[in-house]
Amino acid sequence: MVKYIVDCFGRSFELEKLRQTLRVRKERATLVAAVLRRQGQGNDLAELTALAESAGAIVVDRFVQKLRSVNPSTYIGKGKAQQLKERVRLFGAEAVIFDNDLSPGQIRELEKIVEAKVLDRSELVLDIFATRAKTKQAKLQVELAQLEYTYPRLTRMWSHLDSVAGAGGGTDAGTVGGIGTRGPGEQQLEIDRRLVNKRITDLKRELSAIDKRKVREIDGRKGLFKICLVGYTNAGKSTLLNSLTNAQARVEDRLFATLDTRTKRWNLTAGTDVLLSDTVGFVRNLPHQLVASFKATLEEAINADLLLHIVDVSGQQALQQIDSVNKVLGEIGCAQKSILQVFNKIDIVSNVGQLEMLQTLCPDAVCISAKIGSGLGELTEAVLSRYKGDELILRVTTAQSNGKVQSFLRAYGTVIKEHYLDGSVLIDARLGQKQLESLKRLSPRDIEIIQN
Ligand SMILES: Nc1nc2c(ncn2[C@@H]2O[C@H](COP(=O)(O)OP(=O)(O)OP(=O)(O)O)[C@@H](O)[C@H]2O)c(=O)[nH]1
Ligand SMILES: [Mg+2]
Repeated sequence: MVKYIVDCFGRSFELEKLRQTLRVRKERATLVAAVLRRQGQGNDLAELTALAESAGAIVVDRFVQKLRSVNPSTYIGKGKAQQLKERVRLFGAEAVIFDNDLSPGQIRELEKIVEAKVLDRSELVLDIFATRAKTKQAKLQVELAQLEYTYPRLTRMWSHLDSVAGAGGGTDAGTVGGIGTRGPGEQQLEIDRRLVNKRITDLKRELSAIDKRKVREIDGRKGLFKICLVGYTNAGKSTLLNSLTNAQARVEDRLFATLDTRTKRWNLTAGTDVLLSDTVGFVRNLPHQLVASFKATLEEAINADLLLHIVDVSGQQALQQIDSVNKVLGEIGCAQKSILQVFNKIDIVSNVGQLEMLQTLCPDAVCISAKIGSGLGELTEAVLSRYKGDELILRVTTAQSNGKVQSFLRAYGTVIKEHYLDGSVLIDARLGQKQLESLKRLSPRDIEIIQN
C-alpha cells in the first residue's frame, strides 16, 4: 500500500522512503542530462560524473535526453521518465542525478515514476560541500545554504533540527543523513518551521560575526599588495599556491578540494613581498545560496588588488569555464577588478587549436604549468608589472641623510645613475607608477618625471 506523508508546506508525498537524505555517498547513481534542442549544446555528462564521484557516488549509467521543451511536471517527458525507470531498475541505481535544476514538484513527480531518489545539480554540489566542509566557518556556511535550498525539498526535512537548535552552531553538515523518523503532524510542522527560521537567524548572526572578523583581518594587512587566485574547481589554484610559496596546500584531482582560504607571502623579487590567497573554486551554475553564504570565504577575492584567474586549458570546456568564473565574479562584485588570466596545465594540452583560440581571446594571458613549474618566471614578471603599473623615469632629489629614498628606489625600481652635490643626491631611476605615492611619503626634496 502506498503511504502518504505531508511536508511542512502541507504538500503530500508518497514514497517517503526515498528522499529522507540527499547524501549519495556509496550510492549507485544514474546520471541524466536533459538538453533543449534549441540550445544546440551537447552534454557528455563528464562534469556531472566528476561531481557525482566527488560526492562519493558510484556512477552506473548515463542518460542524455534531447528535449523540445521542458515538461512542467516532470522536466523530461513522461514516456522518457518511464524509460528512465526501466534503466534505473536494470542498473540497480538508488539515486538519479539530474544535471539540470529541478523544482521540488518535478522531483516529487519523477520520484513517483522512477521509484528512486532524484537529486538535481545544485543539491549534488551542496552535498559535496557538506562532505568537504572542515572549518567551523565552512560548516556553518554549508548548513545555511542547505537550509535555504536543500531542506525545503526533503520529505521529512526539519526533525534533525531538534538536536541542533540552540546548540549555537557548528553542526556537522555532513552528518545530517540520519533524519528522524517521526511522522510530521500539524503541530510538529509548526514547531519545525519555527526551528528552521530560528536556526537560519542564528547561523546568519554567527556568520556575520565571522565576516566582520575577516574584514578586520584583511584590513590589518593594509600596505601589502593582495593577490587572490580564482578559477574553476580543479584548475590548479592550490598547486600554483604551493609552487609560488611554501604553502603545502591540499592538492587533489577531484572537484572542490579547497573549501576555505589560505593566504601566504609570495616573494616576487628581492625586497617585494605580496600576499597570495587561494580560495574555493567555482563551478557552472553554482547555487546562488552557496555563493551568498560563502561571502566571507570570497572576501579575499573581493578585497584583492589583483585577481589571477587560473584556467585549465588542457580540458575541452576551458571557454565555458572561463564564462562561468566571470559570471560568479560578477555576482560577488569583482567584475571591474584588475584580472590577469593564467593558462595552466600547459604541459598536457592536446588541443592546440583551442589553446590558440583562447590566446587570441585573452592576448595578455600567461601560459604556465603549476605542476612542473614552467612559465612561473613570466608569471612573476607579469604580476610585477601589474603591481608596479606603467614604468616612469624619474629624477629624484633628496638629502644625502635621507637614506630611505635611495633604499626604496633600489628595492622597488631600477637606479640608472646617481649624482652627489652639496649634501643632496640626484637619482635617475625607473619606477612603477603605482609606487610613486609610496616614494612621495618618504619626503624627497623633489621628484621630476623625465619620461612616462
Ligand atoms: N598536468 C598538470 N596537472 C596539474 C597542473 N596544475 C594542477 N594539476 C593537477 O590538477 C589537479 C587539481 O589541482 P588543484 O591545485 O587541487 O586544483 P584547485 O584549482 O585548487 O582545485 P579546487 O580546490 O578543487 O578548486 C591535481 O591533480 C593537480 O596535480 C599542471 O600544471 N599540469
Ligand atoms: Mg584547491
